[in-house]
Amino acid sequence: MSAMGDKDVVTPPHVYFNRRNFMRAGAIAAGMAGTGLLYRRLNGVDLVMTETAELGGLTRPAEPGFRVTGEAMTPRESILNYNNYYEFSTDKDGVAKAAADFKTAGWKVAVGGLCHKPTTFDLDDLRRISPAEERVYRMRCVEAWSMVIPWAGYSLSKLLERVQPMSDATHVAFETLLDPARMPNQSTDVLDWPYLEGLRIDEAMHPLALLTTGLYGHELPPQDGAPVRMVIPWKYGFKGIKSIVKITLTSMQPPSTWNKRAPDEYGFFANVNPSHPHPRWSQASEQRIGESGRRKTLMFNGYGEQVARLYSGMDLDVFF
Ligand SMILES: Nc1nc2c(c(=O)[nH]1)N[C@H]1C(S)=C(S)[C@@H](COP(=O)(O)O)O[C@H]1N2
Ligand SMILES: [Mo]
Repeated sequence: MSAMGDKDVVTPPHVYFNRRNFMRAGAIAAGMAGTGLLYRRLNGVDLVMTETAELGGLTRPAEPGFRVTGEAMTPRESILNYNNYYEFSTDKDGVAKAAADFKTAGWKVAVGGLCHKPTTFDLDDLRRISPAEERVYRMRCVEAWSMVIPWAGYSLSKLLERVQPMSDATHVAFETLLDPARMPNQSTDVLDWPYLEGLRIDEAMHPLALLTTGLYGHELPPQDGAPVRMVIPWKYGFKGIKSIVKITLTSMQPPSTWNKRAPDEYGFFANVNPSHPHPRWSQASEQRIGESGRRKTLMFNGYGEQVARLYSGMDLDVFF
């Protein structure tokens, strides 16, 4: 049963901030194992309510897979206060506060490598490439929790087309900002910095692969990867690299931070696959944040109709 009861997934914007829903989400979270802190925060204790500028004129294309229907969107308060972002904190409910002062003025994304028109884009340049669309995607973390998130952005393919990939570009590599002065946990060795991710080029060109600049109709907040991140909804959340400064077309499979850290636990492909357990836990079900019971995890996170063709002939248990 949905924690949001009869409330539909298509929620008018003012309800995102509705106090009653927010308390209700907190009450549900109270019943969840290991979410005591989330419960306290959702009930107003230390809850960080990050405000960012509203994005005007979002479009809502209805292409297959672009907008989840029949599943409640996760309350904005939960998305803002339950994060994985190791550059700031390894505590999911500590990221929002640790990242609150992160400044993104003057941000640039260098797109280069095997392409005819390598270009460095500022945020206005990125905005000019395509109008932002609202995409409502399931988000499935490899840790077996999930959300439904209204992102804003456009297909990464539109950016890649601008730089004209060469025919020998087989993969795309992504890199997060490296700046320990602004990302305090980069002075620790909890991970190798900068955070790196990668996709095969056909995955990167798939319309569902979203270059993301917004959340709930507003610019991305720091804790969710401001000012620009990737969201690849059929893959585990760690593939969705945050605060990107560099995108490189290459002819080799790029390194991925979590894959290098523990190759037997975090595959390069990392496609959501309920029948391939993580070595330390099952991936068959998931805790949807804000709901009481568990949900069955869906193959490709429910995007199989759109993406299964990318993997025909591959043994998905070997290439997890
Ligand atoms: N640079 C960077 N990107 C990152 C991470 C991170 O620690 N650093 N965590 C990943 C993981 S494990 C998940 S589940 C998602 C979480 O995104 P969210 O906090 O916006 O929900 O971001 C991913 N992107
Ligand atoms: Mo994750």
